[in-house]
Formats: sequence, C-alpha cells, structure tokens
Amino acid sequence: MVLKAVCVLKGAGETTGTVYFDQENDAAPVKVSGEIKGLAPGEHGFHVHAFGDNTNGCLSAGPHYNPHNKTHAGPNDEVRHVGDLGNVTAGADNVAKIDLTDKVITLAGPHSIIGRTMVIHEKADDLGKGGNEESLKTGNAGARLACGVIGITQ
Ligand SMILES: [Cu+2]
Ligand SMILES: [Zn+2]
Repeated sequence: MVLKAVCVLKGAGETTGTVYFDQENDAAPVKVSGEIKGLAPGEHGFHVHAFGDNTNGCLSAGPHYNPHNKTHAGPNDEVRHVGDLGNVTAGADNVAKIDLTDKVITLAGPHSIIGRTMVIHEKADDLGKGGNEESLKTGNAGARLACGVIGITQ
C-alpha cells in the first residue's frame, strides 16, 4: 500500500512551503518533494522535529525527532537523528525545490513521522561537523523560519 503525507509550512515571516512525502510500502525509502518560498539564497537546514505542536509557533515542535537517542548529523550518515534531512538550497529566486529520497524516515509504524513537524531554518545545517556541542544537537541551523505538521493525505 502506498503511503502519502503532506506538510504546509508557515511561520512568522514570509517563508511558506508545501512538502509531499510518498512511500511505496512501509519498508521503502520515502520520496520528499515540493518547494519552499521566501528563503535567502543558499542552504537552509531541513528537519523533522519531535512534536506535532505549533501552539507557540515552530518552537513548540521541540528538538529534532530522535527516537533512538543518537547525535545530530547529515542524511547520509550512519549515526543521525531520524529527523535529519540535511539542507535544501534556495536559488536567486528565493525558492528551494525539494526532491530527495531518504531511507531512515518512514510513514508507518512506531517511528512514523506523521503527526510530527517539518521545520525549515534560517541558516545552513553543518551536519554535525561544526566542531562544537550545538553542532551535534541542531547543526547550528539557527532560527525556525517556518514549520508545519505532517499529515496523512490521499
Ligand atoms: Cu530543525
Ligand atoms: Zn538532528
């Protein structure tokens, strides 16, 4: 059964986006696509955060989704947070087109990302290689520009 989810990102500023998740079956990689507008050109950290809670804006989403208690890293690293999707890159038009596949996130089972929050950050994620303590928690990606809860779609 194909699993599908969607996330509409909003924040206090002009950054907005829509992200789609598609998974052929509960053991397949997840395709992540869509676009985010209103970004400064360059890289921006892009993560699944733990909670589907936006009561106090994107801050209420909590830390990176990390059910296995690992350190922060990039999407291609063996040891990483489940939520670590790395960076997306905005062009001169302030738009980041998203087209990636990830083997760690899933839309099914006890560690499903559905009901959690997708966050786009102000700065680049250093993927755990920043050489300080914060790098191994957040990648020093800075403020949360926009976010949205990941929900089931048809
Ligand atoms: Cu984040
Ligand atoms: Zn992380």
